[in-house]
Amino acid sequence: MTICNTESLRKSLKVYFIMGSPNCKDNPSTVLKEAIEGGITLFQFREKGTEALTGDEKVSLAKELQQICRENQIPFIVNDDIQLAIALDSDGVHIGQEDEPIEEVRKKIGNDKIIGVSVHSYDEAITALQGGADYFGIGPVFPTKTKEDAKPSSGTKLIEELRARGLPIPIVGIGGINAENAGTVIKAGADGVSVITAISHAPSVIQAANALRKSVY
Ligand code: TZP
Ligand code: ICP
Ligand code: MG
Repeated sequence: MTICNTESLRKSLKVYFIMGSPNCKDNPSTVLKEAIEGGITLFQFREKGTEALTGDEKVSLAKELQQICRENQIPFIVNDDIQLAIALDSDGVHIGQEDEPIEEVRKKIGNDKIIGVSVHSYDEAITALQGGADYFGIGPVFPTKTKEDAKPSSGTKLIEELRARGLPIPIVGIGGINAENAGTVIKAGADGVSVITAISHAPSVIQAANALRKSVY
């Protein structure tokens, strides 16, 4: 499924679930199906960390999860791995500041795909915007244990600053977000929230996804 305009992307970003096999206590496909049942609106495959799958195993899990997304009309985004995103004809990629320049990524994946970029300052935001980013991931908003090399949490400051300066680009907050604090991220100007732990480690994945959904609508 292709998201063809900014307003539909904004809606899809509302409950943005991210995971890979290291984040899941249960089978990743089961976790994804339950998260979809609970009401997530977008999925990112992020196979990262010490226990992460590589090679054919990574590709095969990606395909399995993409198929589940397709069956449920949930867009499927790949983290970092542009080659994989292209090979699977995924709906887009999410890249960080350490990854390839956006212009190069755009040339490779084409104009009809989503490119999300992690930004940590106004200057990074402007560069990403000029490079053709479709949305920003901003965080960690709250402390997180999920990303080993995460920068210190800085709340919603940057989201507020970008909105105050008139940037209309879709934004999601990320880092330590759950159903209790998601509302403050939306109030700051984000279109949605991105979460790993709040859904993947929840005693009930369905209920956690549903609670998040209620907190952002
Ligand atoms: N980038 C900034 S924080 C983060 C990433 C990938 C991890 C978010 O995970 P969690 O478990 O929702 O805090
Ligand atoms: N934001 C989003 C949406 N995804 C990521 N993988 C990240 C920041 C680091
Ligand atoms: Mg990255």
